[in-house]
Amino acid sequence: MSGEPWLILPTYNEAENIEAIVTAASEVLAAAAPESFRVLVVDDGSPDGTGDIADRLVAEHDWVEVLHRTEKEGIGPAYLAGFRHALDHGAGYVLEMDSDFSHDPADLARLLQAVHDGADLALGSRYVPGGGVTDWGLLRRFVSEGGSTYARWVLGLRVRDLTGGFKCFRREVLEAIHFDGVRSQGYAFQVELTYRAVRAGFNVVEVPIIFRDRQRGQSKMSWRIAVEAMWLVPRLRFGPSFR
Ligand SMILES: Nc1nc2c(ncn2[C@@H]2O[C@H](COP(=O)(O)OP(=O)(O)OP(=O)(O)O)[C@@H](O)[C@H]2O)c(=O)[nH]1
Ligand SMILES: [Mg+2]
Repeated sequence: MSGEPWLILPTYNEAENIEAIVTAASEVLAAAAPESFRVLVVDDGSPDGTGDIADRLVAEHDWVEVLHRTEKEGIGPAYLAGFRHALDHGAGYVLEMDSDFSHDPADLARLLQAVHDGADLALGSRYVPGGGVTDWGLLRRFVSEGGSTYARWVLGLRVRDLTGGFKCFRREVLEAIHFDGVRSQGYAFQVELTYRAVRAGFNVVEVPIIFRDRQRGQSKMSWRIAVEAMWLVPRLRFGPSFR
């Protein structure tokens, strides 16, 4: 194993969460990777001042960095910028996590462990035994699990949770899947990255996680993002543009 783990945290209006999530994540990473780790906040000019808090954290801790982007372009482009930066700076492992505590920072250690145990890409999964969702009503459960089932079926994959955004990539995976060419944004972005990794022959392993709703701050989930995911899936499978 070589190269340090980088955690990418995309933020848009996460002023109430950013400091707590960076602190909690760093404690887990420091235990899992005592030699060194990095946390990269990718903020899209949040009007609530998230970027200023991130700047203060950068001044306080030598393991934090922030990318300030001027435009809110969605989670996909934010992650691409973060991946590019992490790879350019020698990352051995790249982790994705929401910045709203829907993902439990403690699970970062389990994702890293799965990769150390041989996975090329470890996915935090709600839909394998031991995984799940708290706080969700029947409709949202149905839409989310149905979305994953639909994508799994159209794409011919065995992965149970395709839309989740809690992941750990070995560097080689990101290098191989030409992520610069990924144009999708919300859930579709997560589906496309995993699809590309499976297609490239990498070992993708699901790690059970419990997902909970954000406790603070505003949701950015929209129907547009869900619809984008629905029509991307057949295009990924049958479209000519896939490399
Ligand atoms: N940089 C950046 N981050 C974003 C953008 N949209 C969402 N995020 C972040 O991506 C993560 C996931 O987004 P959420 O708003 O939690 O979306 P969600 O999980 O689908 O919806 P809720 O949890 O219900 O609010 C959070 O850390 C957001 O702050 C964006 O356009 N740019
Ligand atoms: Mg969320």
